[in-house]
Amino acid sequence: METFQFTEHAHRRYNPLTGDWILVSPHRTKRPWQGKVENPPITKRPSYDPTCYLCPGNERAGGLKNPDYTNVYVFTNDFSALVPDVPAGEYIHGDLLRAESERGLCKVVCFSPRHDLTIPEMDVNAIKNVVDVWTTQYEELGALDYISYVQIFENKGDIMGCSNPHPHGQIWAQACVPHEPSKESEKQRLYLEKHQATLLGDYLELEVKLQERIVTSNRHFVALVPFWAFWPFEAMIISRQSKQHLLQLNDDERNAFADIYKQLTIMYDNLFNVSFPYSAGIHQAPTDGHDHPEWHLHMHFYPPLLRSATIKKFMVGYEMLANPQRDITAEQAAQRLRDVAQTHYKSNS
Ligand code: H2U
Ligand code: ZN
Repeated sequence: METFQFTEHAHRRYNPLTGDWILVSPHRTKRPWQGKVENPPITKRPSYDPTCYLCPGNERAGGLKNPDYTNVYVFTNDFSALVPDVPAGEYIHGDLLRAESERGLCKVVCFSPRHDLTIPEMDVNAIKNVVDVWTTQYEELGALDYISYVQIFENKGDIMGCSNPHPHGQIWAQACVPHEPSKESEKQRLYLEKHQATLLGDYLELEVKLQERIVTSNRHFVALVPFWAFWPFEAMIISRQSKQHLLQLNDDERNAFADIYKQLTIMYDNLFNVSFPYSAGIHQAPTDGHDHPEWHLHMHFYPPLLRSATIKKFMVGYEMLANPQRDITAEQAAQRLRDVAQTHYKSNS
């Protein structure tokens, strides 16, 4: 029998950040690449849409009116999933039925007053303003005594359930550390204890040496397809230095964060010549009052597209019931992203 090669044979890959595994079936991609780059008509949205609830000056669904904002604009979500004034309480029946009240708050962040832009189409300076607002929101929300975690995220594209094309993201802050960052907290803590270095610092050093999964980089950040990626073109932005949270980034570093966010999303859009949908979000230290030297700031991108602007990966069948699985390897995905043009497809036309 031939010897095992992970470029050829079915295997499982370990995610050291969460402790989860994924199944990789590289032999299924032996068939030639049949991804088609469609050329969907470039749809132009107006820079202002009178019916958009996020545009400056418009009335929102909740009845409140947006100011005539000219930069980034943050407001409390009119339909917040988490609210501050929930009474403390729990519901417990033995070991089987268990519930706890949860406090928190939700915000919406309009990235730009312009209805027609997306992150890859915005100037780095304008994206830097978004990063700056994320930073102050993390500080302000994290300072509230009942907030232990601030989740900053962006849902992009209607395929991801995004309700409006106006460029925006959300922030949910809450009293407990939610599941995903909580798993990452634990794994990073154990790693730091064992190696006296951050898990992602060591991981990044390895990736920079191997040069197999790196997509793009700048002075302060690297964007790569993680070894354990599940979504076909999943990526992570990782800071070169171990930073626990946004507040530890200086002006130059926040600018570099904006730059790599733009670079990566341009590559995404150019892959299938479509405004690339994804859910993305920042993972950083909890704001639970403890120091978190184990935490290494990063941003995850989970895009669902697989082969074209319309063919997406479904998480069904075996994956729902047994284990996440992928065909195209992380290395192949990184290569495809590296191969696209660096200029946005819309500005090329
Ligand atoms: P998406 O990021 O999934 O599109 O969600 C947008 C959020 O905006 C959603 O959580 C909020 C919704 O509750 N929203 C308002 O707060 N006010 C509005 O007028 C409409 C949408
Ligand atoms: Zn709008």
